[in-house]
Amino acid sequence: MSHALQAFYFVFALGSTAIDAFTPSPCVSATTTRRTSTKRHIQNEFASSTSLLSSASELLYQDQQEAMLRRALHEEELLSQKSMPKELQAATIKAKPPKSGTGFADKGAMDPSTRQAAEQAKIMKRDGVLRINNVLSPDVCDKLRQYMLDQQTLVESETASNPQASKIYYGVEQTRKNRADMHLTLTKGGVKLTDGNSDDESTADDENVLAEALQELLSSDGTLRPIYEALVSKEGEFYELAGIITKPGSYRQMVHPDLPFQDNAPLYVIFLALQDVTEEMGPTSFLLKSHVKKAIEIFDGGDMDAKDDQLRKADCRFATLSKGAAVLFDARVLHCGGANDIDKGATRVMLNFSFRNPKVQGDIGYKGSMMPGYVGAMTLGNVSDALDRYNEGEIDPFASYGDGTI
Ligand SMILES: *[C@@H]1O[C@H](CO)[C@@H](O)[C@H](O)[C@H]1NC(C)=O
Ligand SMILES: *[C@@H]1O[C@H](CO)[C@@H](O)[C@H](O)[C@H]1NC(C)=O
Ligand SMILES: O=C(O)CCC(=O)C(=O)O
Repeated sequence: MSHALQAFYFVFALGSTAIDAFTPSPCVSATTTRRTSTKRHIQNEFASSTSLLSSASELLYQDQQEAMLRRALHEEELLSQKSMPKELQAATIKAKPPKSGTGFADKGAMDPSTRQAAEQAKIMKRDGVLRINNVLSPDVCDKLRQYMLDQQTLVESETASNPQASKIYYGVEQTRKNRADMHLTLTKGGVKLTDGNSDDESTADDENVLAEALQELLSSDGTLRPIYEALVSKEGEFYELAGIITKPGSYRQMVHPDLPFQDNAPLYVIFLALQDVTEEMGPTSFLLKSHVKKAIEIFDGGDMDAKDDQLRKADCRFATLSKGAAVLFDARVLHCGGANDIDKGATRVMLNFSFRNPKVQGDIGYKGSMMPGYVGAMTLGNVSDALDRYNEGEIDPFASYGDGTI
C-alpha cells in the first residue's frame, strides 16, 4: 500500500468508533488464537519501544501504526462475522465440447491456452481476482526465494551505509515492522555489494535466477503469458517488479485497493508464492467483486457504519497458497495482507509484478514498486522478447535496459 493511500485510510482508522478491536469475539474462535497472539505481541512491542522514541514525529508515527493495526484487526473480525473467510480457489475452467461436424478447423477457433486465458479473463472481470496454481516450478521457486532473501541482506547493508539508496531499492517506507517491499533489478546476479569481497560472489555469478523464473512465466510460452496478453496485450507496460517479504511478527494491513477508483482496470498484479503460504504466515485476503464502482463508493464514502456493514457482508477469500501458485488481481480490488504470526508464522516471500492496461491513459494515481530506471521502459512484448533471448542462451538479456538505477 502506498504512502498516500496509507494516510488516506488512516484517517478512517482514526475516525473509527470501533477502535477497541482487541476484544476477541466469541464467534470467530478459529482466528482468536492468532489475533490474541498478535495483540500480545503488539502491546509488548509498543510498550517497549515507546521509551526509546526520541522525537514527536516518531511518536506520531507509532500512534498511526497502532491505530491502523487496531482498525485492521477490527476489520478482520467484521470479515468473519457472516461466515469464516474461505480459501481462494483456482477456477475450474470447463473444456469446450468438441465441435462435431465438418472436420474442418473452426475458423474462429483458438488454441487451448488462448481459450483458457479468455476464460480466465472473464473471471478476472467478474471477481477482480483469480488464483492460478503451478505457474512456477518448485525448484525455481526455491532458488528464487533464496536469491531474494540474499538480495534483501545485500540491500539492507547497502541502505544502512547509504540511506538515500533506500528509495531505489524499496517501495513503501522501510520502517514497517517485519515487512519489506523490495524492488528487484533484472541484472544478472542482482545487487552487488559496492565494496564487498568479490570472492563471495562465486556461485550466483553464472546464473540469472530472476530471468530463469521470469522465463517460465512470461516468455512466449510462459505460464502467465496468455492471460496477460488477454488482459493488457503485448503493449501493456511492465509496471512493477518487486518482492514482498514478511517475517513473523508483521502486522495485518488495513483493507485497501492499490489505487484510486477508475472505471477501467488500470493494472493487473501478480503475487506469486515462493514457498507454501499457510494461514499462520498471513495470507493476503481478497474481497471478491469489490473492484467495481458501487463497492468503492461505499468503501470510500466516509460513512463508517456503511463501510463496516460492507465488510460484514463481503465475500472474503484468503490466499493460502502452495509453492508456485499465484494470485492475479485487478489493483482496484479490496485486499490486505494478514498478520504473520510471531510464534507459528514463517518468512513469507512472494514475487510481485504487474502490467498496465494500455487502454487506460495518464496518471493512474499509483507509483508502482519498481526500480526507477525501469519505469516506463518495457512492454509485455519487450519482456517476453528478452526472455526468449535468455531461452536461446543470452545470459543477461535485460542488460540493454540498464540495472534499474538512474
Ligand atoms: C507489491 O508489493 C508491495 C508490498 O510489499 C506493495 O507495496 C505493492 O503495492 C505491491 N504491488 C501491488 C500492486 O500490490
Ligand atoms: C518494445 O516494444 C515496443 C512495442 O511494444 C516496440 O515498439 C519497441 O521497439 C520494443 N523495444 C525493444 C528494445 O525491443
Ligand atoms: O502482504 C500481502 O499479502 C499484501 C500486500 C499489500 O497488499 C500491500 O502492501 O499493498
